[in-house]
Amino acid sequence: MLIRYQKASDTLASEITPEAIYKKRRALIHGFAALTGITAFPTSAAILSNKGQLNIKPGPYTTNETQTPYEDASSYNNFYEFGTGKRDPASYAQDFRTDPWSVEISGEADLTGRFALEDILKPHALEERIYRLRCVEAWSMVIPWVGFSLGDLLKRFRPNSKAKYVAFETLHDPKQMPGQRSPVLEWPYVEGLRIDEAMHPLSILAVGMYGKVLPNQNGAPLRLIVPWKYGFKSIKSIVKIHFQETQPPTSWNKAAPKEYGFYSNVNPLVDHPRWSQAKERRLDGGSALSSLFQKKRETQMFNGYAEDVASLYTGMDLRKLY
Ligand SMILES: Nc1nc2c(c(=O)[nH]1)N[C@H]1C(S)=C(S)[C@@H](COP(=O)(O)O)O[C@H]1N2
Ligand SMILES: [Mo]
Repeated sequence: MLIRYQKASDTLASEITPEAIYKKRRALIHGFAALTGITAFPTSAAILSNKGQLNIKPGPYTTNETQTPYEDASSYNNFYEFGTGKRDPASYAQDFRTDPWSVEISGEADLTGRFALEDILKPHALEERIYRLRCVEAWSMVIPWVGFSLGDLLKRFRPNSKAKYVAFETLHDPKQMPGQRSPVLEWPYVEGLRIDEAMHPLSILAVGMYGKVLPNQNGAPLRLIVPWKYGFKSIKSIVKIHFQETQPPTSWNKAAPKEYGFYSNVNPLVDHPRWSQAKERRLDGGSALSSLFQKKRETQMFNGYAEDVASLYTGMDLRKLY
């Protein structure tokens, strides 16, 4: 709950901030509570359970391409916290606890603190957005996500003029996430966006897919979806959002800087050093395995979203800034 979590950070804030700023921040927090209309305290489980129903309206973006079957989208995953095999997340994420869940908002914004997931979600109408997502390993899916605009959420915290980038962090909990017991990546998993990318109407936070709550292996309870970028930018199980002035580090860039850059826009013209990015295999029916023998299709610039996002990169050399 807002109040419970806020108490811990209030103590901290009163210790480290001059009283005037502290009072102003209290006012903001109360404003936030008023804004979000918090009266009752439903748990995120209640908000997100099928009975507490996902109150979904159709969103502004869709596609009539064949959707990836739910079975494939929920059993063929990358989520290294639960193992490096594509089947590992579905096998090992089943007992992962996603409730209670809170998200820390920090950095260059007027309103910061730790917020319960239900307070993060409350004012946002959930929409269905049918998006293509293309993995850097040259497979792609079409998934009906359930979520809301990332920009709408970020604006509630009133980022200031120094907030040029937004950094995201996944939960670090090796007890629950067996993959974090080995150093395949530096943990926690971190990602980042330039603020204009984060504010773009295509960028969403998802809490569900196919009309249901997100399966754990797909990044429950809250994950990013940035459909014009390679899949690894779409960070799962987010616990921290930080506004900052400098470009944040990202997990795959740290692991292999020559292979993965900060931007990671889907770009058929720029090959991965070890494979071509010109084509992709679409998981669109049958088992994921049989899909691997399907004919490949051409990868589209910005994953087919060029009309919407190309202007974000005017004047940039996308071969250098990959
Ligand atoms: N925390 C975290 N987020 C992650 C990953 C990961 O290993 N850890 N894998 C990424 C990669 S490489 C891809 S392709 C997508 C896959 O999302 P999906 O399993 O929902 O298809 O999640 C991304 N988000
Ligand atoms: Mo990926």
